[in-house]
Formats: sequence, structure tokens, C-alpha cells
Amino acid sequence: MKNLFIAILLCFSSISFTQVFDTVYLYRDTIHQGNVILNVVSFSPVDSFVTTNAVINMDAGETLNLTVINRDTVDHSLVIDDYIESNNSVAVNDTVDFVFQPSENGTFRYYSGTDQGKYLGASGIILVGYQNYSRFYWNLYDHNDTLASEFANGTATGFPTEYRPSVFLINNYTFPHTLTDTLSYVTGNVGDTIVIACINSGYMPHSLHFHGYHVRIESVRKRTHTLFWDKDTYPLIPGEAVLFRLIPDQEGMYPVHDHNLITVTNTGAYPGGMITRLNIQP
Ligand SMILES: [Cu+2]
Repeated sequence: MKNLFIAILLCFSSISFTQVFDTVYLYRDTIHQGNVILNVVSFSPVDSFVTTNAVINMDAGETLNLTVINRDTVDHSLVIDDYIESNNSVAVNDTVDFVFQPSENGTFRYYSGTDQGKYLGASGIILVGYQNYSRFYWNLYDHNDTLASEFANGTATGFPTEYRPSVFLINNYTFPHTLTDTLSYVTGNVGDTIVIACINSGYMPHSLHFHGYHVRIESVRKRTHTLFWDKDTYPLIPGEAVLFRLIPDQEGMYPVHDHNLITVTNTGAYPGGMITRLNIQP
């Protein structure tokens, strides 16, 4: 009987009930990249506008208590696909608490599901687990600057079927600004285990090509049949969230870019747009 009691106790103690708390603020502003001015709404980790949507990290087994504060001029919502999809409005000036209890580790995407959130880039990364690894974050985003300003001023009549994006971003930066973004610019050494949490917050597929290496699909939310595939090119459909695992087998400086080729020429000439680099030392 005593042994059974200890067994039950051990069983319960191995389950983590740790709560983590985080707060994000919805703000709108414009970002200036290359020759483009883009209207965006962003989830900020601080009580003012920031360019890149907040990255949220949590350990495996933790429960996230996420507070969303809406400083924007229109209503928003909070969506995490398959987890938070209803009763999720965050009205203007409102503060709403959400609970996210993921059933697996890897990359998730949180976003505002209203038109002005969905079509102005209010969309960020949650990374569950992998907190002891070398971590990087790529939030892919595309838009048409004229269309974005129409969504921002409320004159857009819906998302067009003939969508022609004009700007391509990682963490809301275009190349070469991506090279000074420490969240996305990958640095490491041969033999390191590096994880890259990547989401597609945009409106078209982005096919990332890793020069120099293959990566393993460590988690994937939408095209789940690709789990554990080893790839050098991987397409992310809109709304996708994946975790790439990279163990570099050689030193060097290699580009990663989108093989959807219109997206690497945003400023009119290659290279531009959705490009970053892997900087691997011996
Ligand atoms: Cu390539």
C-alpha cells in the first residue's frame, strides 16, 4: 500500500503544472523598409509599438497565461489554431486573459483573427520547449503596401483574389536589415544543435531554401505529414508554423532565401526581401 502511494505521488510529481505569465499589447504604426512604407499592427512585448511581433517562449509542460491589451483603435481577437478559436475578442482598450496549454512541443502561431489584425500582420511566434537550445525566430510576412494602407484606413473591401505583394519581410525586416536582426540572423558553430521557429504570417506560400545544409522538420502544425523530413527547401503555406532543427556539418556563410522568386527582389533588384544568412564558425 505504501509503495502504491509513493508510485502515485511520483506519477503526479512528474507532471508539470507550472504557469507562466506573459503580456502583449496591440499597437499600430508604419514600418519603413527599403523604399516601402507599410501599415502594420503588431503584438508588442512592451507598452509601445515595436517592429517585430513579440516572441513568446515557454518550457515543455508549462501553461501560458497570456494577457492581451488592445491599444489599437479597432477591435481585435486572439487566435491560436486548434486551441483558441472562439470567445476570444479583445475590444478597443480592453484587457483579456487567455490560457494556452499546448499538448506538444514546437512552434505555434498566435494572431489576431479580425480583418485589421489578420491583414495588417498582427501575428507572432510561440516556441514551446527547446529552451536549452540555440534558438532563432523567423516570422515570414508579405503584403502589398497600397492594400495594407486600405486595410488600415478601413476602405479595403476584402482580400483581393488577384493579390500582388510588394514587400517581403522576416520579423518585419527586409534584407539587408535582416542581417542586423539578432532574433533571425543565425550564428553558431559546426556540430551545434540550432532550432529555428518559423511561421508564415503572410498571404502566399514561402518556399525557404537553405544553402549549405539540410534541416529537419522538428514540429509542424499544418502540413503534418512532413514531420521529421530532412529538407534543404521547405514550403510554408499561409498560417504554417514549423520548427527547423539544424546541426551544421561545415563552416561557412550561407544564404537562406525564398524560392518564390518574386519575394527576393522587393527593392527591384536581387538581393532584397526575404533573405537572411547562416553564419557558422568552425
Ligand atoms: Cu536558393
